[in-house]
Amino acid sequence: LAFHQNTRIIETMAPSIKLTYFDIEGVAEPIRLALLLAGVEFDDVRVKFPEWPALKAKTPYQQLPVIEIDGGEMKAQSGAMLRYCGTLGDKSLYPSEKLYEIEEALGLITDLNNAFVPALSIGMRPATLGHPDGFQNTDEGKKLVETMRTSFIENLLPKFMGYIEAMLEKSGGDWLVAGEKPTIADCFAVPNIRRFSRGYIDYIPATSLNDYPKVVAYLEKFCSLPEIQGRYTDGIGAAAAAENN
Ligand SMILES: N[C@@H](CCC(=O)N[C@@H](CS)C(=O)NCC(=O)O)C(=O)O
Repeated sequence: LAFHQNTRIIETMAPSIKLTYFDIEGVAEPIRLALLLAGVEFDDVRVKFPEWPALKAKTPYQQLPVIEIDGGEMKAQSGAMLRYCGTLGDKSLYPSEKLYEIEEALGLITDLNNAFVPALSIGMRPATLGHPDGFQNTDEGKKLVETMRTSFIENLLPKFMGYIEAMLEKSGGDWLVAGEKPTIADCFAVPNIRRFSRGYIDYIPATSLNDYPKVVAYLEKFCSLPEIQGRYTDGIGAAAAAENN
C-alpha cells in the first residue's frame, strides 16, 4: 500500500522547470503559455543581452530557449519544449487522440511564420537575402522593407487568415482543434498571430487583423482564459486606425 501511495505522489508531482530565453515573447512565449495552462509553476528566466555571450557557449546549439527539467542538462528546441510541456498537467494540451489535428494546426502556423520570414528579415538580417549589412538603413533598404511588409499584409496574410478561420469553423469556433480546452496549437498560434496586431513591427499596423473578426474573437477568447487574463496589454481586439499613425 505504501508503495502505491508513493507512486501516486510521484506521478502527480509536477517536474521543476527552468525556461531560459530573452526578455521577449519570440519562440518561447508558446511554451510559457502551455506551462501556465498546464498549471505548472516554472522559473521564467529572461537573459539580458550582456549576459548572453557567456551563456551562448554552454547551450547545445548556441541558441535560446533552453529548458532544464528537474535540474537536468540544458535541452534545446522550442518545438520539443512545447510538445513536452503539453504532456504536463491534465494532459489536455496535447492528447494523443488529437495528435494529427494538433500537428496539422502547428504546421499551418509554421507556414504562416515562414511566409513572414523574408519581410521580417529584410529589415533585420538583410544579408540572409543577399543584401549588404546595414542595407535596411539606406533609403533603398527602407523602401524595400516597407514594400515587402505591406505586400505580406495585402497578399499573404489574407490567405493564412482564411485557413485559420476555416480551421476554427471546422473545430466549432473556440480553439483550433475541436474540444472544450485549448491545446498547444493555440499556445503556438496566439502569439504568432498576435504579433500582426501588436503594432510593434514597422509597416505592420495594429489594424492588420481587423478584417478577420473571427481570428480577433479567437485571440480575445484565449487571452481571457483565467490563466492568461491580464498577461497582454496589446494586440488583442480590433485596433482603431488612428492608433497606428
Ligand atoms: N529552432 C530553435 C531556434 C532558436 C533561435 O532561433 N534562437 C534565437 C532567438 S529566437 C537565438 O538564440 N538568437 C541568439 C543567437 O543566435 O546568438 C528553436 O525553436 O528553439
